[in-house]
Amino acid sequence: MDSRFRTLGEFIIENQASFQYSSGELSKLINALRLAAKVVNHEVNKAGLVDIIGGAGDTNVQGEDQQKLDVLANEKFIHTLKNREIVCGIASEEEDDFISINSQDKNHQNKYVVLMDPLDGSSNIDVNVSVGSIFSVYRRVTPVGTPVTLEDFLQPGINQVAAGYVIYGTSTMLVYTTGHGVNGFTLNPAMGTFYLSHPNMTYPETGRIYSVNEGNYVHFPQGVKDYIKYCQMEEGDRPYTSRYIGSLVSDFHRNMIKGGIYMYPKSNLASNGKLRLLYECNPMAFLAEQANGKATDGYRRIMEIEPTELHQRIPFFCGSSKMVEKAESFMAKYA
Ligand code: P6P
Repeated sequence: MDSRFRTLGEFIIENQASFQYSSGELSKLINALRLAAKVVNHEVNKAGLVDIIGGAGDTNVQGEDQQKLDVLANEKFIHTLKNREIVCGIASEEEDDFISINSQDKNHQNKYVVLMDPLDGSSNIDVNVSVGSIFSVYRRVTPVGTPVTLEDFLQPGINQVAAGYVIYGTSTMLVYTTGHGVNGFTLNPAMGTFYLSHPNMTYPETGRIYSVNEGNYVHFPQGVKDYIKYCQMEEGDRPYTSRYIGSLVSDFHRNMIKGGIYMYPKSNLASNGKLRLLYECNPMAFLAEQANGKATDGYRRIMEIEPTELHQRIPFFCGSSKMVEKAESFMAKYA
């Protein structure tokens, strides 16, 4: 790889001073996520060999129990974060309750909590469609030196200090923000090194792609139905193109590069939609806003919503700001 391309490690060190809290801690945290991303990437890429090496519930050639990849990804992220000794708590889509971490009896001196969806869209793995890991980082709000409480996790998205995702696609990328824009790093698997391939990623103000599961159309609120029909109308720059991968990270990533809107509205089948506020919508909303995009529940800014439960769901409209605003204008007619 051409030495002109900065590595993730170099980028973190160069930008450490911009991280408002202090030296070293962000580096350790992002480095932990970087390592976990590489380990999970290795396992995800092996998934295609399930028929040979065995799937979940089977035992592999070493006689080890094969685990479901989302369970394995969850364990890899938790193990890696624990070892870095800066995280005092973890919440995961795979864990009913949050995990309090007091590494080596450090008397709960660690300052950060991480919330994550370790492998979002994992049902796509069996059909070789790209999936992702999503993470969200906060500083704890309860006193250092005490065990973390649920209060440390139920923070509004505006309190995030970092957020990002790993996309395991045609190439593996780590895309993250610490509040100073969004940068994308592509893994060179031959060297196990992430390189800055997409500096300062920005959502186009508008676009021609709408992403929603139209199989649920009849169950959507009327405002969403009206917006979808607007997208399909022959007028101006429309009809738009419908692109829906069924993998939030993949749809988000494509829309951030090309312009577009992703929607997972509430419906008669899901009164609060499907996506989780804390470890799917808030981190993606932080990234979207840092990339000049927008993220709402159809009415309210996602990052200002006060969480009430660890796994609460929320309707989600995210992407190019003009497209989100257009969708909101249809929703407003029926508020
Ligand atoms: P549906 C994956 O399960 C996920 O959480 C997102 O990654 C994805 O966008 C959505 O659900 C797909 O849900 O109901 O359209 O299959």
